[in-house]
Amino acid sequence: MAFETIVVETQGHVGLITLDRPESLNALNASLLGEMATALAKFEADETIGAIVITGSEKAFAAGADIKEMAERTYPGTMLDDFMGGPWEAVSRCRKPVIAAVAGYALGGGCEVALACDIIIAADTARFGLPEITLGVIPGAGGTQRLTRAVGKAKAMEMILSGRFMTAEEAERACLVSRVVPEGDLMDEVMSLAAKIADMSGVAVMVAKKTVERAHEASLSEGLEYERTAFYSLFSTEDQKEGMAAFVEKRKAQFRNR
Ligand code: DAK
Repeated sequence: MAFETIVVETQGHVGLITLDRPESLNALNASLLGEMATALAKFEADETIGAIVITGSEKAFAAGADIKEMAERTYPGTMLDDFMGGPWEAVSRCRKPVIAAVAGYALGGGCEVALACDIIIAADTARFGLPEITLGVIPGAGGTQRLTRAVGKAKAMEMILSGRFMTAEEAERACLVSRVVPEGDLMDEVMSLAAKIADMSGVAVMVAKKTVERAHEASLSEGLEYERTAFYSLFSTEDQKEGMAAFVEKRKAQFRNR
């Protein structure tokens, strides 16, 4: 399938989506969001894909929703056509792991796309921010909730109320990103992490992802109960037998997602 605003590739068992609207710093317009949702759905359905990476350019992961496209919108129109509602949720709907490889600006909706990913790896050039307040609005794709859960109330309030950007170093200290790497190493590091994850049992990875997500939604006792049930369930898989046999036999496991 031909895309106009993203580049879609497969490297081994990893699906790679590169946002590609350089003239507007990868601003997320309706076409790009629609294409990204289509590509994610395609990778979700592809049995050979075990992990997905979303990235942008050296200058910008994405500088937010497309302000030029959004500027003339009205409240009734926004309500009536569910203003791009579905595609904004495409990342968080993904059951396979999604990694954001962020260099340059990740602002507004761009930051929210990264926040919806399971892991963010940042280049040392990355800048994160939710500057919607400077436009007279607020984050609308999960930013007020996910940033607050990631970095805590004080820092989230400061960023959301003032529009201040965070450096990569600050984002790592605040636990917004899992790792910061030199810009030149970003894609090698991310693709090698994604390949490693894609090499695991796809069933165990999916269950692990769902179980970690539970930590945000449930009380500790409910989360622990969910984890225990999920853990037991994995003893019904061939991959559990293979993984443990491979350890005992001192060889690399060959998972078949069964
Ligand atoms: N939209 C449209 N065009 C953008 C853009 C954006 N978000 N960001 C940059 N551009 C364009 C610029 O207009 C410029 O285009 P030309 O003027 O050359 O035609 C080109 O990209 C290069 O940008 P600059 O010349 O400004 O580059 P600088 O290096 O000087 O500055 C910057 C880079 C990233 C600091 C600056 O461009 C900037 O402040 N950009 C806007 C950042 C921003 O405010 N982002 C938040 C947007 S609001 C929703 C959910 C979520 C949202 C919406 C709906 N629903 C669920 C419905 C999200 C809203 C947002 O993200």
